[in-house]
Amino acid sequence: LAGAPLQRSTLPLPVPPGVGPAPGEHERLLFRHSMPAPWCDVKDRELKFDIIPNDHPYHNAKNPRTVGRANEKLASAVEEVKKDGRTCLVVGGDHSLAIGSISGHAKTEPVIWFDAHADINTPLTSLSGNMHGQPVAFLLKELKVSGVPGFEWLKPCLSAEDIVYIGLRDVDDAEHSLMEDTFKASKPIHLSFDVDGLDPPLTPATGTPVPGGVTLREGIYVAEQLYKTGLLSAVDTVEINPRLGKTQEEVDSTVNTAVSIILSGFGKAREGSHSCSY
Ligand code: DIR
Ligand code: MN
Ligand code: MN
Ligand code: MN
Repeated sequence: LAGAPLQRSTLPLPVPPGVGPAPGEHERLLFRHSMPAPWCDVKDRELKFDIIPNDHPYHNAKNPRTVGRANEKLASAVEEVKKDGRTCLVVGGDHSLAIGSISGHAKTEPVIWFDAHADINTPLTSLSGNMHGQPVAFLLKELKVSGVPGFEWLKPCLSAEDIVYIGLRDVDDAEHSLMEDTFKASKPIHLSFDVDGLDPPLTPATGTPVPGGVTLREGIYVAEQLYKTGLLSAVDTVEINPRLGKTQEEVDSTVNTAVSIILSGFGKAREGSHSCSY
C-alpha cells in the first residue's frame, strides 16, 4: 500500500455524448475503477523512525524510548492529516502505534478497538513486556501511566467510556480487572483494527494469532457499518507482518484481508459503491 502511486487512466469514457457525467468528470469516474480505493483522493506518506540505542526496559516495558519517539512522530503526522480535513489511514506496524495515532487524532473521539487482545497492560502488569500489549493503558486517563522514558510528550486522552472492544478472546487477568466498555456514537470515530481480531486463517502473517476469531464477513460488516455512520475519522490497521507468513499464500491472504477491511471502511460496499461520496 505505502508508496504505490495511484495511476490515473486517460481512456475516454465509454458513454454516448449527452449521457452520463459532465466533461471533466470523466477522469474522476475512471479513477474510481482503478486500484486501490479509486473513489478516494489518496495522499500517501511514509514515516521513518530511529532505533534508540541502549533502550533499556522501563519496568517490564521493552524498547520504551524507541517506541515513544516513533509515536511522537506519528502523532504529529496524524494531526497534520486531520488538519488537512482528511480521513487518516495508518498501515502498521504493531499496535503500539495506536498511542501516537490516537493521540494525534481529535483526542476526544470514541475508539473501536478491534482485537483478540485488550492491549491494556501497563509496564507494571505486562507479562510479555511487549509494547503492543499496552497502548490502551498509555492512552487512558484513568490508568495514569507516567514516567516512561520516550513518552514525555504523551498526555493520556481517552476515558474508559470512550472505548468499545470487538473480538476479545485472549485477555490477561490483570487486564480483565482494568476494563470497561461503553460507546457514544455522536463524535468522530477512531477504528483501531488489529488483524488478529479476525480468525487466524484470514490473517496468518501476524505475531499473536488466537483461534476462534471474527469472520471476514463479520469484519467487513463492522467496517461497512462504521463507514455508513459517516463518523469514521481515522483508521489504524496493525499487526500485519509479512515476515511471519510461512508461504506466499499466507502473506497474500493477510494483505488481501487487510485491504478488503480498509476498502470497506473507506466506502466500498458489497452491493457496489455507486452511491459513496467522493
Ligand atoms: C498479552 C498479549 N496480553 C501481552 N497481547 C497481545 O503481551 O500483553 N496484544 N498480543 O496484541
Ligand atoms: Mn492489538
Ligand atoms: Mn492483538
Ligand atoms: Mn498485539
